[in-house]
Amino acid sequence: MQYMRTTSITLAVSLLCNGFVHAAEVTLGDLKIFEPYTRAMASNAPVGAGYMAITNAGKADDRLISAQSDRAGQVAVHEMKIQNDVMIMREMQNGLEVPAGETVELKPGGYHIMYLKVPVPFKQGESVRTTLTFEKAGSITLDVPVAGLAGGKPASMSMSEKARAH
Ligand SMILES: [Cu+2]
Repeated sequence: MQYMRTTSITLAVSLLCNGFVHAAEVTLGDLKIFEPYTRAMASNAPVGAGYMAITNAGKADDRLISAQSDRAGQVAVHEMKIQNDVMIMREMQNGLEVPAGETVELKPGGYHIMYLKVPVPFKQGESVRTTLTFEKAGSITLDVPVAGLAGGKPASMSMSEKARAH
């Protein structure tokens, strides 16, 4: 992860194209969003998860309050955690806080953006246009790249997400 982060900062390029952002690192007000990605989906699983890191360089806390995508019937902000030895996933009704001066990571096994009711499975190599809305910083639309089907841990996560999705 450390290696990937270093590499992406080296390669980070901001390209603004018709207001949509294609980049490994984007800035929205006091926020920086790093390396958003999602994964290819099995054709029988209409759900997917999106990951990224969000840094708040400002002096006020902010909050990711909603997300949407025209590729999904619904997009939610979720948390996954172990409770009584069971991995559970829940929607964060009040959004995800991004405290001033801190970085919040959305990653497998933790916080994530959940794409629900996805009619056409995400395919590796394409990108999924996703709008994130923050309480203070406002909204940004990202083209979230689709990585390959996960092996190992992310795969088992998406299995349990499938089982627990609506
Ligand atoms: Cu989820």
